[in-house]
Formats: sequence, C-alpha cells, structure tokens
Amino acid sequence: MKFFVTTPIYYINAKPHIGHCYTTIAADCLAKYHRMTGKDVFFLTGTDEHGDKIAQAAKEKGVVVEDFINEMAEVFKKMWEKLDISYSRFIRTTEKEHKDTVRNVFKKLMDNGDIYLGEYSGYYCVPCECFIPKAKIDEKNPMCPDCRRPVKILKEKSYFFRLSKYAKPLIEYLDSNPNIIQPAFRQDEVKNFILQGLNDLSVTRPNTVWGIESPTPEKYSVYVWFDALLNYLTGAEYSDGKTNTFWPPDVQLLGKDILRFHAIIWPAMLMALGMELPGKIFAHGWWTVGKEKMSKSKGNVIDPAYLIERFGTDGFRYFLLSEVPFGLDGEYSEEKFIKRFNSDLANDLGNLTNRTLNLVEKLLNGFIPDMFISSQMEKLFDRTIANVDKFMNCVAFSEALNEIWKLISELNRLLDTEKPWSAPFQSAKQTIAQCISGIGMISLLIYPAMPATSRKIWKMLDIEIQEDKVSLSKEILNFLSGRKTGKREILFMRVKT
Ligand code: ME8
Repeated sequence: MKFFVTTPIYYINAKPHIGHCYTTIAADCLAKYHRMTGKDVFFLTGTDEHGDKIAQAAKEKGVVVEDFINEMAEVFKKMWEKLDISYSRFIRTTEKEHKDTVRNVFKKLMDNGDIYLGEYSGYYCVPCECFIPKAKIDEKNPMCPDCRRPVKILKEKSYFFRLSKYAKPLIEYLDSNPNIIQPAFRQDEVKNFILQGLNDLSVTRPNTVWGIESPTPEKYSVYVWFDALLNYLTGAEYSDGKTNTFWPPDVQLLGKDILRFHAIIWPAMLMALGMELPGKIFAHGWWTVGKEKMSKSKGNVIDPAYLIERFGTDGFRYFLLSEVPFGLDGEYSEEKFIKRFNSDLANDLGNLTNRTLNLVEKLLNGFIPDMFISSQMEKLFDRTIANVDKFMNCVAFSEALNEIWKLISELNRLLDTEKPWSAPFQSAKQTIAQCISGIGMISLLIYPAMPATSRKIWKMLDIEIQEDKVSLSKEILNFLSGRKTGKREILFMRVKT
C-alpha cells in the first residue's frame, strides 16, 4: 500500500520558523509512522521561490535573486536535516521540471477553455500574494482583510482560471466526501465560503514579476499560487495527465492561513485537469505569540535553532506534536516548553529508562532477563498499538502520544509498587522484564515523533534496527532476552527555569 503526504512549499524570503517546522515535523511523523506499518511512503516538501516578495527580499540583501534562492533553499534543507526530516523529494519551484508542468497545465487549461483572457481590476496583497474582492475592502483605508497590511490597486489585462464554474462540482464533491477537509468544522467553513459564490481567478501577473513565463501570446508571469499549487503534481512526476503511482496525495498538511487555496482553488484545478482529488486536506492551527500569529512579517518569530540547542531535536519535535491537538491554535511560551520537557521527557520517559537500566546493571550484571511478559502487559501493549494506530490515521498526534504516555506511566507505576530494588530476586527479575519489554515497545512507538531518542534506546538495549525496516510489532521483544545492555545515557537532562 502507498501513502503520499505533502507539506506546503514555503516562501523562501526568510529562514524557516517554528510554524514551518511544525507542519514539516507533523508530515515527517506521519511518513515515519506509515513506513513502520509497511506502506510505501512518498513525502513531498520544498520551497516556493517565485513572486515579488522573494525578489524584494533578494534586493534588500543586495544579491541577485538566483543566488538568494539557492542559498535560502539550502537553509531550509539544513533545517530539515537537523530536525531528522525524512522527505522523499524536496521540490523547488524554480526547477525546470516544475516550470514545464506549470506551462503544460496552463496550456492544457487554455486549450479546454478553463483559462481565458480578461481584465483584472481590483486589489492585491503582496505579502499574502492574493487578490482581494472589493466587497472585503474599506475603500477609504484599503487593507488586506487577512494580514491587515496595505494593498495595491491593480488594473491589468490578465488570464483567468474559470473558478466560478467549479463552485457547484466542488459543493457536490464536499457533500459526497464529508471527511476530506479536516478538522471537520473546516469543511463546513469552506462549503459556506463557496456557497457565497466564487469569482474567476486571475492567473497571470505582469511579466516584470519574478515568476514562470506563461505560455500565452503576450508575455506574463504565472500567478505564484497557480504555480505553487502545481508543485504537488510535479512532485508526483505529472506529465500529460499521468503521474507516478503515488497519486493522489493521501494527506495534505497545511496551516489554516492557506486552507482556501488548498480546499477551493487546488481541487478546482484538479477537476479541470481531470485528476483525482487528495484523500485528506488537513489545516492545522497557528502557533501564536500572545494572541498574534507567529509570522516572519510580524517580526515575532522564535528561532527554532535556539529551541533545538536548548531542548534537542526530539524535545522540539515532541513539544510541537504533543502540546496542542492538531488543528487548534497553540500559544507558544518558553515556560510551557520547559514544563512539558521536564515532566513528560525528563521525568516520565527519562526516569523509566534510567531506573530500569540501572536495575538491570545492579541486579542482573547488565544482562536483560528472559522476556516472560505477563498477559496483562501484553494486552496493554496491544491496546496501545491499536489506539496509536487509530489516532495516527486521524492525524491526531497529541492523542497518539498521550496513549504512549499512558503506557509509560503504567510502567513507572509498576516500578513504584513492585520496588524491584528491595524485592526477592525472582520477583525483581519479573518486574524488570516487564519494564524492559515496555521500553522496547516504547522505543518503537515514539520513533515517528522522536527518532533520535529511539536510536539512543536501541543502543542502550544493544539492538540494531535498520530504520527503513523498523516496524511496529512485538517482534522486538524476541531480540531482547539475554542481551548485555550498552552504555547508559541520560535521555533528557532536566532544564532549569
Ligand atoms: O503560504 N503556526 O508559504 P509560507 C503554524 N508558499 N504554522 C505556520 C505558522 C504559524 N504561526 N506560520 C507558518 C506559503 N506556518 C505558500 C504555500 S503551498 C502550495 C504554497 C506554516 O512560507 C503553515 O503550514 O507563508 C502555513 O500554512 C505555512 O507555514 C505557510 O508558509
């Protein structure tokens, strides 16, 4: 079975911040999880490199735009490497392959009448790269209704995509696929928006705008969103109506800021091309600072490098995935970060591992005992695996992690009640076996969220696991008996407030 997951392609006018890391870590967690369940996974991410704001950013830095984008694409790739991101393909919209897709699709839609020549007269927000209907603007003080920044007035000949034609098919599609847009309340939101009526979408800008040249008799640049959305097709090797076998995407992750592009324009484009629509479009919430969205243009971003340095890659990944239910907003604060790190990682997981391995060393000369697991423990493992699977299939990371933490608490409780350090030898051995087998299971269960921690545990348990073959099964328990544990390592050092 295949599993195709995407992130948005990020604008590269500035370095990635927590928000970009959030979506990418979430996609990585899904990719790793589905690989573990034996699926053939394709994970697409990349960078959105066209549009005026990219050209402006290069100009402000005093470098030519080509050098700027090359440098910035590397910055993103380095961040993903640091964050253990296992993408299959990193797409850049300035690649020839992508430019060809965009021109071919544009031409195809011109040929079938879905793109036509007209005139655009209205407002445009450069930071959001979006056209704004007159009804949404106060003419005395024209501001973007989304980002509250000044808008430009445009009056230009333009090619239009016949978006209005797809309002009805989109509604029909949403009605017959009630779970396509997640969280569910977003589907209603999108539907209500479409029901208010859709305008055709201008898909060209003057050719002075940094972008892909349109395949039209007059020279234009293709509108950056029309270009950007097509990255998902380029990534799937689209050519002449065909793709590789991963199409359609199973889950497309994005922030709620760009839901309308993904839930209205994008499916309409696919309908116009006769392509199958994605299985799930999941719009997560925003990380905010106070009540404000964290965003590079607002200048309130927190540098991920600082948090990674302080809490480690896995501490950072864990916080983002566990702190808020996926789909809702989360207010960032360092205090929350420290609290979660100390309680869930240093205390719960860290102590369980440390205490258990300490006992193996002291009472059993470092040798892992035979794995006689109680049927109660076995049931607990099965239940945890099943619940994690249920939540991961709903893209509910914090709930899935919560299930794993229930198992961790259960094992810590077992140590506290059985007190193997002062119990008779056989009973101590039995308790230690339960805990070690639990740690083995936990090392697999946390792998999608915290791969580096899993690796550390495997090393301490002296087991070698090939990461492309790691699977979520109790088979790991067969390898543990009789092994001499490796050098003990503190997994998470408590952080001082
Ligand atoms: O919109 N909280 O790129 P972009 C959570 N190039 N997630 C956040 C966030 C925050 N405060 N800020 C950003 C674009 N994100 C287009 C996309 S796709 C065909 C083109 C994440 O650099 C979130 O995923 O502005 C959001 O949707 C995305 O970054 C926007 O990134």
